[in-house]
Amino acid sequence: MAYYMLTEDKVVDYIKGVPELSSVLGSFDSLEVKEIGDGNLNYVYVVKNAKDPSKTAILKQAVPFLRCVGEDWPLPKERMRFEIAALKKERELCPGLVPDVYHASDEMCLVVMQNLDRHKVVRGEIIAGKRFPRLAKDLGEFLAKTLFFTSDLYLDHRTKKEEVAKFINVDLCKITEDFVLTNPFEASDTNKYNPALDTRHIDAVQKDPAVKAAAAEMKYAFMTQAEALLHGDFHLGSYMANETETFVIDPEFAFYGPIGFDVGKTISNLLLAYISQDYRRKAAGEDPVPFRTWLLEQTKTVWDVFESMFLSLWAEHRDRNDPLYWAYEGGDGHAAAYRARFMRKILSDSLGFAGCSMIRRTLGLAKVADIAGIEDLEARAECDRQALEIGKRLLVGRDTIGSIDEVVGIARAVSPLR
Ligand code: SR1
Ligand code: MG
Repeated sequence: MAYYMLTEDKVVDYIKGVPELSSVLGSFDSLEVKEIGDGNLNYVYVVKNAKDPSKTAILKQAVPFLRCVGEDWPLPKERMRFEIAALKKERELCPGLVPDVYHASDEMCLVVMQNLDRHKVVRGEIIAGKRFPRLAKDLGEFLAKTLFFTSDLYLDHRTKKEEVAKFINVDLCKITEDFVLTNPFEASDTNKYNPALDTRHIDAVQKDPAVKAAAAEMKYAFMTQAEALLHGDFHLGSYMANETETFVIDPEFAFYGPIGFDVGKTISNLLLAYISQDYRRKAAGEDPVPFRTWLLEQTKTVWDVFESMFLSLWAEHRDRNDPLYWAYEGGDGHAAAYRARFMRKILSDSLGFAGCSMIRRTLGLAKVADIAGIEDLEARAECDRQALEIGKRLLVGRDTIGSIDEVVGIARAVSPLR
């Protein structure tokens, strides 16, 4: 089928051409469709059977431009192929944490999947002060499993390279290379600054040689370190959750890149939420300390769960590729020391990418609503300054910060709990 762009009134006709969807949606005669996409790239439709609303699905279609900018910014719609392949791989590795795919079409650049209508997008809920009991543990598990089982620590030499080739996601990687790892660090026209943020704070990023070199190093790592299949856009808007479940959605940026990229995105987004909640809880008439403390605990838990699960998976599978390598007296200790160095490098990369992410969400085009949604521009500028300062410290100090506790310490020093 040749590609055409769907609209609310065309979705039902498309679905009628896919008979197997009746097992999910029931009769096609009473379907209702609403466009609900609020992301930067795609169109998202919720489809419901009006006679039985439990029969429902989400249809997501990529369009040949960047939605948040408009048709003037072309972007290959074929990016959907990566999202479909990544959703399937992630669901295979983490069945309880990824929505079910009911139907996918490479030609129409769309996917029809489970409607998570008992779950909410985490960012909006965290902005409102809601806690999710399982979130950090589930994210740590998702990171450990997806990143370990797609790495050379698990896959054989041929499969790994074939998988890397399958996920050469040139155009979406270019968005990250530009909008996360370059433009926020220079006087780019694409940047957007809070007018209440003094220029000297922007210069203190864009003209600081240590920051510049560190950001350039992280960009080079992003472009060259094909370690594992990344989600690629692992922020609070890519999680849907409730009290008992967490789902990870939207992996259209998936590609083989540095493990620390996904881990760092989670850390940075939780820290941006932490910064914003001093103002937000107070504005809601609440003491901000308990919720902000919870956000710091989640930051630590994500890393701790990721690290311990990744190491357990590695221990379980470590004889898979090199059964002889550490097989000598004392070899177990040497192997443990190597694994500790390996995890130290992942922490360093994670902090470098977390720093870039905090800076890009402050100076770059795409913001986080946690901070950018604060209407009082002076209050927002205080959050911006803290985000830049924590971001710079993580980015420049990534090789000397030795633990996630130190990261939490930096966050508390720059943005005190009060
Ligand atoms: C133009 S920047 C668009 C951003 O939206 C996505 O969610 C990614 O974070 C990307 O960088
Ligand atoms: Mg997205």
